[in-house]
Amino acid sequence: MSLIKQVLFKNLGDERGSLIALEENKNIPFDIKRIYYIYDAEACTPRGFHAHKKLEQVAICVKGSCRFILDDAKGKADVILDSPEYGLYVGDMIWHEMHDFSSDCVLLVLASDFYDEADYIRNYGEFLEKVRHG
Ligand code: T46
Repeated sequence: MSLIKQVLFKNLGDERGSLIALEENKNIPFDIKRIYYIYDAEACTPRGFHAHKKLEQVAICVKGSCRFILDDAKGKADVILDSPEYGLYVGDMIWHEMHDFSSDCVLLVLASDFYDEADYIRNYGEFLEKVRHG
């Protein structure tokens, strides 16, 4: 199965402009407990470099662009987010990195749970170990 799971959102816009609605358990495949956004990110300073033990997320580049690297310990995938009409699903136990932020990038993230540092695996070796041996 592909590592890249992108959701195409329906644009409800009209001649006045575009409008996209995000609804939990409809076009977002989980209960939405938290929303955060990243902006003014440095193009040459990548972020992420972790996996989540349980958290599910959908990332949407509502403005500008950035690049995600996804890694499930069996393979890696590279995906450019450059449209507010697509969400990238990042499930649990997916190592992810964000690179190449455009200067106008606004990355919106919907998350299935509240912030919990204990849910992060920030060490790649630990991530591989957990995927391979539980
Ligand atoms: C993820 C990627 C896509 C909080 O206190 N609450 C929050 O909800 C978040 C998201 C972060 N923080 C704190 C934790 C750190 O002290 O904000 C600081 C920066 O977080 P972090 O270094 O984890 O940021 P990124 O951009 O590397 O990762 C973020 C999310 O943390 C992460 O869950 O999947 O975006």
